[in-house]
Amino acid sequence: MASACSRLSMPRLASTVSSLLGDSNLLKVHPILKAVAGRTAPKKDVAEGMAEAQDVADLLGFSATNCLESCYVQESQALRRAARAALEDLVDLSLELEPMCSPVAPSLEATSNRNVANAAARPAASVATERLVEAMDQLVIRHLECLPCPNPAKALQCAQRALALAQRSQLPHAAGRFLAAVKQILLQYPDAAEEPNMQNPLPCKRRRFGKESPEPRIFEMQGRRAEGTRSCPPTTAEAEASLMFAKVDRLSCLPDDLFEQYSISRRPVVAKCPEGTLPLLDAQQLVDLCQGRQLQLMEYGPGHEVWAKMAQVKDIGDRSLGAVVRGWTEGGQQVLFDHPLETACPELASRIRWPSFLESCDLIGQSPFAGERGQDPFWDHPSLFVQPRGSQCGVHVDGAESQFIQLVLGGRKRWSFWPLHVADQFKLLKRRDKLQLEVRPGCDSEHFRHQIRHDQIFPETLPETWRVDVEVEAGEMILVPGGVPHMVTNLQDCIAVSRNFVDVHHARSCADALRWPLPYHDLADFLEKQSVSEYSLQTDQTPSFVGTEKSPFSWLCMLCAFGVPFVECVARPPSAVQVLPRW
Ligand SMILES: O=C(O)CCC(=O)C(=O)O
Repeated sequence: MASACSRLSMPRLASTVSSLLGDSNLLKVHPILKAVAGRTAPKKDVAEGMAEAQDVADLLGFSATNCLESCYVQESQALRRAARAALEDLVDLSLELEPMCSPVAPSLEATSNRNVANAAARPAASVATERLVEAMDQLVIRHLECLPCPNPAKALQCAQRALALAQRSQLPHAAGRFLAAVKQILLQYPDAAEEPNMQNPLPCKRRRFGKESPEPRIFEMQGRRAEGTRSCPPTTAEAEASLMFAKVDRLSCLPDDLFEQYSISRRPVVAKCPEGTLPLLDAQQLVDLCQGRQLQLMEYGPGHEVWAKMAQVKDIGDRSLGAVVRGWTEGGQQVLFDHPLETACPELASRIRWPSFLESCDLIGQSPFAGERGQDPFWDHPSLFVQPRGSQCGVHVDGAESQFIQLVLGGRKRWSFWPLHVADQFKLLKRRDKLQLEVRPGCDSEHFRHQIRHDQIFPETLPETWRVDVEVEAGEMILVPGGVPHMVTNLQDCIAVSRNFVDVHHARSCADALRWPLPYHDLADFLEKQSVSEYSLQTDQTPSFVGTEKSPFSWLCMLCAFGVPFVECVARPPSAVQVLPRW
């Protein structure tokens, strides 16, 4: 058995660094690797070992982030692998040698998100435990990064151990976060709990970082289908998938109570905007309104491995809307996509009247965190979209299971939906959630800031079988429920404004999504409370969960089935879960 002293070294880091130093393709980062090789020797005690391992993981992570930004992809992956090894050493060291930190099975009562949120008054965990939990948080992401392949089995194991530790140490936000991570990993990688050999990561496609080939413009009639319908009936294999909806309604107006019904049943709807609520504009009129402001321009690329396949355009001179629109006449495809309206054109922002139901239902807007950067994921909304005829975005799902409203001020758009539930999005649509841990300097020179990047990626083309199309034109709005994959094609030059929002019927699923991978715990707590009070008012019972989303109870049962030691899971009666009617 290894002595305590030898276990105070960093064996995984030492072996990873020595193998990377043997790789002549990585000469550029050999100096960094040599510098950390000297830091793997045994430490005085656990506290010193943990601090050293975190420090090394940060230095490696920081260099990896820089390498990636300079397009040294292979080097970045190598450094992230080494950073992961340092974090694994940190976790092993503290869990093996620090009895206080050893995980125990969490109780269901304290594990459900609701109770996690109520646990704030408990005594604080030790600093060492908090550091360990933070390192495990980073390690879960490192296991899910493509290095070049994710290792979901290890990520799951780490998240489960961290969940138990956070639970035992009374760190409610961390426990909520790891529970959400476990759920997401199992959704995305249902086999993760059964991986026979956790040393072997899943095979994955090579990531594409090169410049993508130019995408031909997509024209109006190409691939067009009947308004508001889906195509031919599904084959037997495809029939397994249940659709959230098969058609999109068009209405001449959308009163508040009707909107609520669409929200409850999670169906999109197109409706006319009431007269006088928005100006109808063409691109030139908007250029005049925008007054030459310099903007963040975006461009679609079929190979872009980012959200909606829309990447920011860098290194160009004139970034005004006038220059963009002039560029369209020469085939340019630069667009404003989800650009903060207030910074692009405050004159336009003040002329838009949003539907009254939006103001009354938007829980994020009513929360104490509304408009706070870092607390509200939609702090810079409303957004502006200005796109030429024939342009498009890639298939995507809006962040945090939020709902979406878009008012079209000019032109005509085709919205295409793939209304599959989230598990089927991974299984049938081959959705992949790409995670990356970026390490950047903090406010003072000694500390680093950890930033998680989350991009859900769908293939360039998706099966037609489940596609449901609808067109939206100037003077109309579209409302989209949370969690539905969609893409938009601009059939004419288009101007539109939008907002993401969350009403009480989406609050529960949004709260979960706000806990992981990005941490918006205060807002998640707020939304959970709103959903609990709304449903207890309505039913005088335990809150229910809309649609086919799994309840905490069914999740915990599923986790039990995967061997996660939730000791009290079976003791909870299923009658606590009530399913709302859908219409
Ligand atoms: O209007 C567009 O081009 C895309 C809007 C959209 O899908 C979104 O922002 O989620």
